[in-house]
Amino acid sequence: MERRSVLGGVGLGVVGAASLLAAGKARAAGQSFTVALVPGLTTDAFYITMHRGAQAAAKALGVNLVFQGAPAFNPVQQVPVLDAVIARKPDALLIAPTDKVQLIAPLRSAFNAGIPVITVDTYIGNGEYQTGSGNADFPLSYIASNNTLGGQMAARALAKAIGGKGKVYVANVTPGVSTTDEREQGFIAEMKKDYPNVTVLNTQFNDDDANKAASQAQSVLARNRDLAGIFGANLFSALGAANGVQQSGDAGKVKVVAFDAPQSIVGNIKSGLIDIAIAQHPATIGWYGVASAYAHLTGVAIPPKIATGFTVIDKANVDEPGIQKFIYSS
Ligand code: T6T
Repeated sequence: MERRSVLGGVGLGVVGAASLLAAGKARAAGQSFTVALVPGLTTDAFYITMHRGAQAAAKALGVNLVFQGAPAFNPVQQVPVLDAVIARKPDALLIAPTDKVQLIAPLRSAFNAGIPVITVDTYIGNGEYQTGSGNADFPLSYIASNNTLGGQMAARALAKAIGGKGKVYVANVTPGVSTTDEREQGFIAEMKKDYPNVTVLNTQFNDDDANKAASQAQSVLARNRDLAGIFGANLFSALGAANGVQQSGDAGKVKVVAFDAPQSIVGNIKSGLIDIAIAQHPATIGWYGVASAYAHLTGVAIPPKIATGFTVIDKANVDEPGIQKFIYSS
């Protein structure tokens, strides 16, 4: 029964069907696959939601899913967790690497130990995998939002909110994180291309700390009383920036565009503190992560890149029933 519904649902061709039949036999012999998911950090609503999507796929496919991560987003804390996960020899590893260079060597150890690696959300190297070039092309697939596009979307939204002119800046995590680097680059490039009357001030890096992002917003505002807007390039950057704007008494006057959509940001949209949130689809990323690992483990080739989508949330649609599934779990 289970096998029939998998084949029907996914609609695989002859090769996929044969592989799944083989996998069915393996399960009948008592073997099931263990897939480990190592998030950027465990307490972020983005990764909690990714875990939920991964759990749904694991349940559907009979996969044993292990979720193990660090309490903060940085390589110093992520690498020991990764090493512990590798020591448990999962059948496949899904990971959101917290630095595109510093995670190459630790992930190569997984690869050398025969563990297939798929990166979710963030990438290592330049994110071009399975090309036969460079030292970081060994992961099988990169499953994520198109973050450059997301940055461009944020620029258009912020430019519109500020009437096409004025000073803005990007509140960001730290250089070296593939996702947030690309969002910032996409944002700046789009402003340069289409909005000559917008001035982008220096990026403020907060190390994924919302309190730091809030004090930075207050300092930038103290130096630039004519600041028109801020792009918060991830959940903590956006939340912190919005709090800083509020604490400076500039709510509504300084426009904030947020990446990510936890309940707190949705609340800020309703109150008018944040204009727009660009919601990623983390549950979809988690779902495809587990499904791709399963496909690979059962002999089905997987694409080296899978791009998931966005949903733009603002005051006009925030209460619509169709939007609720895109608000992150916590
Ligand atoms: O924006 C997400 C994720 O895409 C990024 O790589 C790190 O920050 C978040 O987890 C949100 O906090």
